[in-house]
Amino acid sequence: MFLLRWDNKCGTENGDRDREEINGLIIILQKKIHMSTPLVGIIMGSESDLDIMKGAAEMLRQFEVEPELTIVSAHRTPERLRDYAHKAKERDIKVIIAGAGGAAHLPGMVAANTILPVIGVPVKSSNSIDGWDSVLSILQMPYGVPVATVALNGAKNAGILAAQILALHDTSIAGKLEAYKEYQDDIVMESVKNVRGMGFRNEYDR
Ligand code: AIR
Repeated sequence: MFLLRWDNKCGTENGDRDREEINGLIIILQKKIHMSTPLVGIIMGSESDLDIMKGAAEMLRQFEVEPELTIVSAHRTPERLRDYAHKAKERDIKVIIAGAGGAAHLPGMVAANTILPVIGVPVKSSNSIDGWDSVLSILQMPYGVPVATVALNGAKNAGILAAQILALHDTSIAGKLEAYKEYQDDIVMESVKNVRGMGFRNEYDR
């Protein structure tokens, strides 16, 4: 439709105005396309991590952030890891969430290959002794290469933390995070009422 108008009015005064209008629309469209590229990259060492790691995606969706999600293994696909980490910034990813279990080198190695913030999720996987191997592999990074480590299987918190990072430059996400805080408060106050209703003494909330 825009092109038809363009053809019909080219060369006229109206045509010049329309051309400006169309150029404006093209810029808006380009911005929208840019905005729809994923801002958060969620990666995990294996499909077997998905049950836990999808929690990060679900959380981000609550703040209307649609992340990308794929498998990258530090040990099985080392070249893919380097490539993903190197290209993430130019692909306009702002935060990487990386989860793995056992000898969980994925978050640390990604952090070694990018300046983007990396949030690490230790996963208690089938090959993990008791979860401590995953936790310590991700938490105990050497000086100079930080990974923001969440709790064992804490993918949901990783999603919230990623949203909080994005919210530094996005008032819409910030507003949704504020609403989420209020929602949590409401849930707890509902429990306070329930527990009181069971006959327990509570002088504090009188
Ligand atoms: N893993 C995969 N490549 C490197 C590592 N550390 C991890 C996965 C998963 C665990 O090994 O992140 O938690 C077991 O993977 P799988 O594929 O054997 O189920």
